[in-house]
Amino acid sequence: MNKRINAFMMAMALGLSALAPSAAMAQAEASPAAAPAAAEATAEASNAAAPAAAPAFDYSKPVDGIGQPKPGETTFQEQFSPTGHYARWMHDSILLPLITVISLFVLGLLLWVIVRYRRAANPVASRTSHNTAIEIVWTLLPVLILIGVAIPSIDLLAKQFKPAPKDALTVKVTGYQWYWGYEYPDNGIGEYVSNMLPPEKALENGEPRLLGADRRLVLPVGRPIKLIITGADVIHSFSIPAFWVKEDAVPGRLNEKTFTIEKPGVYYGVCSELCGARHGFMPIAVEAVSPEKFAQWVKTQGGTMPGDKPAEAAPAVAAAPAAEAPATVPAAANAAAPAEAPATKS
Ligand SMILES: [Cu+2]
Repeated sequence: MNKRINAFMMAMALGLSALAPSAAMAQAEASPAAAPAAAEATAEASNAAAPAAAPAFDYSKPVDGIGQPKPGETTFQEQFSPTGHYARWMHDSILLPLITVISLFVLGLLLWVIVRYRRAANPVASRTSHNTAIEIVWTLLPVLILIGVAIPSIDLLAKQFKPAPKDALTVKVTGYQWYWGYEYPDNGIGEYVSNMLPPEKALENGEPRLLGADRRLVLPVGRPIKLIITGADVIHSFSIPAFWVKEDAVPGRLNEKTFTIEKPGVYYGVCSELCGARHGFMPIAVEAVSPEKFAQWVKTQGGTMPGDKPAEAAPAVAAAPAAEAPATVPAAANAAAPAEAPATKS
């Protein structure tokens, strides 16, 4: 019974991914392994699926200039996470004005010295070698400026590395040469692979060239997201500028990044660590959706939301014949005590 449900879910997922325009490649990869299960289920599924026929998850269209670079842009991309707003505020309101004023001031001093103290205008040079007042000012002022920059800077650093809260959604991101893998351990969704769309296909979909991906990373809005980032071969870097996210994907290491997305939409990033020949062709496409839509997407992938786990688990326990395997022996216990396992079976 449970097996049938699983097979049915797989068949549904396959059917749905076939409908999604961008999933053709991923489906081609998935189908050989899934084929036997799907075939087994077709007989019952074809009848049952007709009335249920849930629509394929409708992926959004990107909006020009949101979650992607804009022509003529001079500062960071528009931000869609609280940390991103803070960082962009720090850049636009503190660092940029400060460096502009300092540069203009130094340029002004330089021009003044060049003009006022040139040999023709000032034939007898001053022999002054000390001026206590000026020396105090030019020591203290830079110190104060650096302290002024350090305060928001350390604050931003702390925000970027704040540990994820308990209710965060965990997604594992793996960088490969040259594509990304996404896995949702909280939702029982195994890793799927995201490849770049061929440029003409991306343009056809209304997506930016070299940024569109065949399968997006789907994330809920308004809920903290904890990415666990690693690399499978060489060092990559997972980066989504609109969320102020950039974290190295290092083989043998798990890096963590927490952020909250504020608005649904499509957001793009690229691998940001030189990782080989096709480094420039492993984009990151994020589909940010409402929590309800996220739950819906999880279902289309054959996953579960934490809330509906008990409902799924109950029939499984009931279906297990009591005489064959005691339902009270959890899988972990079997694994931990292999010596005992044969005894309970016979
Ligand atoms: Cu890379």
